[in-house]
Amino acid sequence: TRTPVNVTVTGAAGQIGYALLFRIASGHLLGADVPVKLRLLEIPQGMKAAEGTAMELDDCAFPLLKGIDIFDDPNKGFEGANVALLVGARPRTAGMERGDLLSANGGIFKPQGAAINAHAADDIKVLVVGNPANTNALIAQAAAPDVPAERFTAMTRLDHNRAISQLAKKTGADVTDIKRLTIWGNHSATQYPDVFHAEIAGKNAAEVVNDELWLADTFIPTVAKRGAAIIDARGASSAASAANAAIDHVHTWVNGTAAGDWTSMGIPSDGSYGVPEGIISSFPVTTKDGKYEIVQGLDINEFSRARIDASVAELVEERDAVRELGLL
Ligand code: NAX
Repeated sequence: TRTPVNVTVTGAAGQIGYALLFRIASGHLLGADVPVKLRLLEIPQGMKAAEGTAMELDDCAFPLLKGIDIFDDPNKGFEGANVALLVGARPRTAGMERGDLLSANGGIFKPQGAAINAHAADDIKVLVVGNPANTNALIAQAAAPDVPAERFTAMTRLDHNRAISQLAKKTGADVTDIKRLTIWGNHSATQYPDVFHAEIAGKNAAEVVNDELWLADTFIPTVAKRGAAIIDARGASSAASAANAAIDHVHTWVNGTAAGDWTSMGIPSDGSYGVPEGIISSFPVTTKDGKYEIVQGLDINEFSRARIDASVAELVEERDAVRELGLL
């Protein structure tokens, strides 16, 4: 029998945590034949609620779930972790400046990165969901110098999935007909969902849409502001869809992209496409055998270039701000 994979989830008592844990335990994160052990990391105020969630996980009698432990100490929470989902973060509250937000999150992601460095398994893979996700991933990575930098990733898969869904609606295609869509840049309102290389049932998506105004004025803002639209409608931020995207991100990273397709992941830049080396930016990637590679050689038109550059400029500003705060 297979050794269980240790999966650490931070923010386990939060709303994404609640939507995420049951799917991990039922085999959707890694595969229907992969047993898992869950390590839930919370802050002291979240421990009791996390225990309640653990009781419900017990009550599911999931065949693949081989254990649940709950911690409020990151050094214990990341012990032996093979996969870490960093969901818990400090949200922006009214009156908070960007610097305050970045330093509050530095106080979370720096110690968590250090704990991963000291205690996680050698094959650790990290996905940061908690916002500002790209820069939080950078902070954690900088605090983990012994872990290969490429193991720290940030989630733009929700944006990717949102873009596929919007494009399918517009063109009447089925979501499964849409391939090679790309989210570039930051998981923020500046992100750029790129359809110029995407295909709809084998045809170029931009040609099928044939409406640059719709792309600029409807599609891009709808995808980029979808999080705010969900809050407005639901009275709470995206939770089940965010959890689903986290599942997709890790599942694709571990199990590979389909032939002829790619996905979007926030990853440390190697300088491809003019994105400054080191910042954690979203790229088109293929995955195989637990590793990802940036799709190379795509022709970037003017429309795309301006938008990629704007989002990357925001990431550079965030990097400079956390560097200024001594977090890198
Ligand atoms: P909740 O506020 O429901 O839950 C957050 C949980 O994290 C709480 O239980 C809290 O006690 C815990 N927590 C706080 N600090 C912690 C620490 N240092 N260690 C461990 N746990 C800690 O938020 P939720 O709706 O679950 O969202 C979580 C994060 O995901 C937020 O930062 C949110 O902005 C971000 N999102 C990111 C998305 C993405 O696409 N990258 C989309 C969805 C979501 O908005």
